[in-house]
This record gives sequence, C-alpha cells and structure tokens, in this order.
Amino acid sequence: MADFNKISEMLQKGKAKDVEALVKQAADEGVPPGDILGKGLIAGMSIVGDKFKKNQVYVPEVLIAARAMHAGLKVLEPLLAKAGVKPLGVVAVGTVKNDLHDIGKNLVIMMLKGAGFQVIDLGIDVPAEKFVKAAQDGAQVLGLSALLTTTMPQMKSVVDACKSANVKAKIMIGGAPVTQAYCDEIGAQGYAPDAASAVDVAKKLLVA
Ligand code: B1M
Repeated sequence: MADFNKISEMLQKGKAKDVEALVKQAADEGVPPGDILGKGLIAGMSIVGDKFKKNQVYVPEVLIAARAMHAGLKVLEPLLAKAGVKPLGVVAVGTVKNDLHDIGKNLVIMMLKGAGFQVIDLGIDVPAEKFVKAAQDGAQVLGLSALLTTTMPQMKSVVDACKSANVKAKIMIGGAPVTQAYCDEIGAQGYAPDAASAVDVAKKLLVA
C-alpha cells in the first residue's frame, strides 16, 4: 500500500535515497505514477514552497528537498511518459544575457518541476533570440531571471523580441533587483518575488 505521506515527509526532509526507494516501491505495487507524483512528490514540494515563502525554511533546505524530488522524479519520469501523464505546461527558464547568476534560476526551475511543469533550462547569459526560439518550439511561459541592475534591460529586449517575432508565450520575470513596477514598465505579463511564487504566477499565466 503506497504511503504518499511518507514520500512527502521524506522529500521535505531531503532524504533522497528514501524518496527514491519509496517511489520505486509504490510503482512496483502498481500505484499510478500520476498519483505518486501528485500526492507524494508535488504535495511534499508545495509544503516546502509554502514554508520558503513564509521564511520558515531557507535556500539550503529547499535545495536539499529539490534533490530528493529529483531522485523520485528520475524513477517516475519514464513511467509518467508511458502512462501519458501530461505536464501542467511547458516553461523555458533562463538568466538573461550578460548575467551569470544561476542559483535563483535553478530554485525557480526546481519549484516549477516540483509543481508538475515541464521545464526547459536555457542556462545563463541567454540572448533574447534563444528565448524567442524556445517559445517558437512550444514553451508557453518564458521565465527570465536577472540579478544585476545592468542586465535588467535585457528583459525588455526579450519582451520586444517576442513582440517582433509575434510569439504567444507569456513572459514571467524575477530576480533580486526586479519589481512588479519594472514588470509593468516593460510589458512582461508576470512578476514573481521568489521561487515558490513563480509556480503560482506560471499557473495564472497559463490560463490568462
Ligand atoms: Co554577484 N552580484 N556578481 N555573483 N552576487 C550580486 C547580485 C550583488 C547584489 C552583490 C552586491 O554587490 N551586494 C551585485 C549586484 C548589484 C546590482 O546590480 N544591484 C553583484 C555583482 C555586482 C556581481 C558582479 C558584477 C561582481 C563583479 O564581478 N564585479 C559579477 C557579475 C557576473 C555576471 O553575472 N556577469 C558577479 C558574480 C557573482 C558570482 C559568479 C561570484 C556569484 C554567482 C554564482 C552563481 O549564481 N552560480 C555571485 C553571487 C553568488 C552573488 C550574491 C552574493 C548571491 C546571489 C544569489 O544566488 N542569491 C548576490 C548578493 C546577494 O544577493 N546577497 C550577488 C540567492 C538566490 C536564491 O537569490 O538569485 O535573488 P536570487 O533568487 C531568488 C529571487 O530573486 C527569485 O527567486 C529566488 C529564490 O526565491 N528569482 C526569481 C530569481 N530569479 C527568478 C525568476 C523568476 C521568478 C523569481 O521567474 C522567472
């Protein structure tokens, strides 16, 4: 009998090996992979996300929980594909051109994956054209991270490039110097102050 609470609890504690073993056990017992994902891994990661928003846990705990989630996802991914479980949506995330900071971006990616999105990691120092290409290839949301005041204008370049290329993807921005006011100013569709909020914003943008 699959113990979803145990999977969630071990994930929150960052116990990667336990998560992997529990997920394998549940899969071997014939529990649908979508249930293991939703009721075990995603449930655990969303508790971590909520605690992170409330400053009850910090970056290291989130990274450790995310590593445990990856251990579970590694087992589940082929089974999910076989079962035809659809991701919530496709998000391409990158740090903008001339910016090499990636810790926040990686946290955003982990949270989005933890919530059930398919995520394409575009990396760091990503030029506008690469974001446009990701949208043309099927990303529904483009996630842009910037940590430097000098690279924030690159976000506007991406917004402009997307307009020129007439791509339909919604643009979500974030990073320490970025604000809602800046988001409004450049015409991006969403701003998230932290990695957990990025999940809420991406969900909203998909239905907007
Ligand atoms: Co740099 N750096 N850095 N740095 N660095 C800052 C950002 C800085 C504030 C330090 C300072 O002066 N106090 C400053 C920027 C000043 C400014 O522009 N206002 C700065 C500078 C100046 C520089 C260099 C120019 C230094 C130099 O070489 N003279 C240089 C630039 C290199 C470049 O990018 N071209 C540089 C280099 C580096 C390192 C390479 C050494 C390293 C990066 C390593 C790496 O990322 N792999 C580094 C680091 C580590 C920092 C600090 C110390 C930490 C950044 C970080 O990872 N924070 C930073 C000072 C600080 O913040 N205390 C600093 C933790 C991370 C979890 O937070 O990224 O904000 P953050 O992400 C949050 C939210 O912002 C949000 O969610 C995350 C989690 O909640 N978020 C999003 C982020 N992206 C999002 C996207 C979303 C939604 C939410 O949607 C898509």
